[in-house]
Amino acid sequence: MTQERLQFMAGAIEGFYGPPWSREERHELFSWMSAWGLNTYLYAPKDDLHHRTLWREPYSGAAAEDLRELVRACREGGIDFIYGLGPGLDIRYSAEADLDRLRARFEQMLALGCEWFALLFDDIPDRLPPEDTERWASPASAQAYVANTILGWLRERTRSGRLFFCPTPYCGRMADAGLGGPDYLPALGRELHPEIDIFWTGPDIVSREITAAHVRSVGGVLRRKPVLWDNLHANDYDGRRFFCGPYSGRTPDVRAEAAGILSNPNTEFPLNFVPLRTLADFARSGTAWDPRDAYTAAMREWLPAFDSVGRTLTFDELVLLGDCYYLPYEDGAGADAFFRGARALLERPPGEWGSDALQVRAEAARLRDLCVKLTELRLRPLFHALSRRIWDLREEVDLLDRYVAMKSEDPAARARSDFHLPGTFRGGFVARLQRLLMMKPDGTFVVADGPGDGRPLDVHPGGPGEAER
Ligand code: GDL
Repeated sequence: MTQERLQFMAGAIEGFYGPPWSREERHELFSWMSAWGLNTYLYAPKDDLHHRTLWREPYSGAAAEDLRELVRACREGGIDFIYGLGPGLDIRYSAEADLDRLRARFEQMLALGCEWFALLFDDIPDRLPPEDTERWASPASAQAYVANTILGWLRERTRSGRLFFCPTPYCGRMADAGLGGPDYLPALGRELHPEIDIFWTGPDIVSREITAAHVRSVGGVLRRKPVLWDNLHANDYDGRRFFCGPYSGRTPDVRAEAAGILSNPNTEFPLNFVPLRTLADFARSGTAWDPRDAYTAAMREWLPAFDSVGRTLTFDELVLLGDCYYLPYEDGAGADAFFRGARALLERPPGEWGSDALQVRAEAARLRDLCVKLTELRLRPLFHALSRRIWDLREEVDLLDRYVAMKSEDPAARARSDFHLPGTFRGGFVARLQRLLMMKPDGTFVVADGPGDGRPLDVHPGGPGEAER
């Protein structure tokens, strides 16, 4: 079903770390967005070299043609294309040559049909380079100068130009920590031209909740309504996870306080159907918003993508899969129920398990079977986006099932699995590091009890101390 283009600014940011989306994926994104009425796309892939590291270098002919094609596809789909550039890693704010290079980069994009731009100063050093400290007291003033200069230039080049800006402290926690200096946000609010829009990710980089009161108060400091850069579904910070739960933790009254909401979602494009579908619903919802209803409705629409060469996934199975990869701060109901059932069982002595063990095993079998079915998806890019994560899931569920089976048969058995061996199961250097420090529920870290991997802390294979093992 094709829906009308939204009045409120809502859409997607390609703004994560990791492989940028392919040409085909971007075109598919635009067709989803047009069908759902989402109206804005920000091009800002962190690991496109020309976006940050090589921000001074113009595109080659072929790369420029690809961008021209993207800009055109957006226009045809009723989507506003914003071209983002991140010069902050090494820009000299006072160097006229660097301003020229910025203008040249945007000039190239203007020639390709793009009129909306963004200057992104996130994830960069939060102090001015020494060359610039004589001229400006803070990064906020230097960045505002650059952005205002670019806006002035843009206004001369096109009437419909628009400029967006991402501050160095772009969430409440960073501002509270004084990133960019104590007065960064108030200075930016004062000095940045009022027509320049400012991105904001909420109280945190990945915000569990964003309330209207929070957005209003930030808007007061910035002297304009912020555009929410929403990282709720971003997964670039954790390669084992993805998020296909609904747009959640925000209520519709946020819309009145924000100039727009753009979602920076999963790096793996095919996993973003539900995140963006539910954002589109949220953006046009009335005063009530039920994320779970939106989730099941979006899942129903996504189900045809799970067509298979073998046994096809049922709707309930798809919902269960999504529940296992729901939201950063929340597992979906089905996954949570499975976890609680398993934990309640394991907390009791195996001798008392009775038929509850069979119940947990039946649910484990269902999850495992679901993972097997996914291997037969026709849409291989979708399966490939899922495969490493569901491999992990299957390994863990499998181990749990084996453990329950062994202990049910012989409560005194020492549980082992030939399929889960030291080194290849939960192994590797990162896993060892993870076991050194433990996070407590309040977010503080403590040294774990023992190294947790069976090795004394001060030895490494072949190194000193090895002989004592
Ligand atoms: C960030 C980065 C973003 C990244 C996200 C999630 C902003 C403004 N910048 O800090 O590129 O994808 O976190 O890891 O959010």
